[in-house]
Amino acid sequence: MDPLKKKFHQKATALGTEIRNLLKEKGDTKVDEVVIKQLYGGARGIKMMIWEPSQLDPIEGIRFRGFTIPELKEKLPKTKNGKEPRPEGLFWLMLVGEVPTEEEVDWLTSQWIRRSNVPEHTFKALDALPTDTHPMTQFSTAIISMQTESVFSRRYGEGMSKDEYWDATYEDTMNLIARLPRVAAYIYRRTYHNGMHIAPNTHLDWAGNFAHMLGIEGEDFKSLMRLYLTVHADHEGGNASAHATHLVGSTLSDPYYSLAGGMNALAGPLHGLANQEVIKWIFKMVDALGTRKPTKEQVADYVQSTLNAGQVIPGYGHAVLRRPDPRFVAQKEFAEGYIKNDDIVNIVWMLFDIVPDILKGLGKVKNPWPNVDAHSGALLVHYGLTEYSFYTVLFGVSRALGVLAAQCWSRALGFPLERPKSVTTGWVKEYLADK
Ligand code: HAX
Repeated sequence: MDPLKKKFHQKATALGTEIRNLLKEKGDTKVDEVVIKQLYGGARGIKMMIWEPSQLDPIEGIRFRGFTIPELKEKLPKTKNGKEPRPEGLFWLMLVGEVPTEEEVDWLTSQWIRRSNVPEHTFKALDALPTDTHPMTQFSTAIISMQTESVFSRRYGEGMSKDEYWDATYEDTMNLIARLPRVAAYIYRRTYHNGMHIAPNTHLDWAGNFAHMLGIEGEDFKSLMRLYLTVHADHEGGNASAHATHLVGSTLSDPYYSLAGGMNALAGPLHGLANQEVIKWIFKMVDALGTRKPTKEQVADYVQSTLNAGQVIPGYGHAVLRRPDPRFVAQKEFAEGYIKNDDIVNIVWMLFDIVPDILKGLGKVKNPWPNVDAHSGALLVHYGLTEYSFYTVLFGVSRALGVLAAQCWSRALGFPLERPKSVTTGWVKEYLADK
């Protein structure tokens, strides 16, 4: 058994025993209560699932196994001479709750290289789609086409015992994550570069090789990819892509089906697609104003006109966060360290100065601050990745790390089919009348 799998099995067995005892002794303890506005309001804030890899605090932001993003930047192994954390290290941390050593991360990189062979029929399935198909549709198609390789589905069909679900899920998780950069780069190159594909470089780390296959050379872009694929990896379990993955997986659909479900949720403009919407909106503003160096007044007027048109300001607001998103801050710090005087980056910073006060003035926006998607596009544009309809695929490659680590835990801990209760408005009225 490989060292990560062995470690995961030990941890999961120990936690499984702890949870069984906890449920026996405290299973009926109340942890939440639900009010009617939550029934109509997207179930905001209702505690209803266990998610081991990360937890989100409205003020502090995300913590991965207890570590904030600045702590991750300090503690996770980096490449030689590199300053950004390697996402392999974050996956290790999310899966087993321990900060890995450099050797452990090197081992994981080599595992993912070994497992990265994408089946030929996946490329054929992608090639059958028109090249103007949205990259997220292509990404979801590619993931579901690889389901033919699922170890979980094959072993389930052969009569696998419940005790082995975790093992088969781990195998699918490792294979799937290993293949995603190749698949995503293939989509990028077929969509925007006439199908001129770039062979993987097996001497590079997972994120560095992804940057290389996209065709954007230079150490700084590789560094950006390491940071990008780290900060987007997980945001506890209730967000739409994570929850969708979790829900699909709870039916014992394998990780391929589950991740495709999660990616279909990520493709929505209120969630992951916001990263393309932000830069699309900024480009539209630059076009409308006829300058890449607008004044504060011009930007404020443009923000106002977007709101007057009944649209949201993309990249601002959050269902849980109530402060500037630490993932935004991490990307801003990257720009401050690596990029000197870029017009689009400057606009993003100007928006950070202007938008919160305007949103506060509406009196209804609970969080007027920027989220993760407000900054990422400007960084990508700076390095030449200007095709913004691809951006959500980058998010998806990263998000796979968290949601699949969580799926390993769900199967190891034997979590059941997810089935919350719904009611009708008629039921609500009757309930209120009875009260
Ligand atoms: N611009 C304008 N209005 C906004 C707004 C924004 N950025 N954010 C919230 N509001 C509005 C809501 O539309 C809502 O209006 P109505 O009552 O008229 O429907 C009101 O403020 C209250 O909303 P809320 O409670 O503050 O926010 P929600 O929890 O309902 O929604 C969203 C959270 C992220 C969906 C929301 O802030 C939004 O639409 N933001 C813009 C899109 C975006 O950036 N999405 C990415 C979020 C992060 C993420 O998941 N990334 O993947």
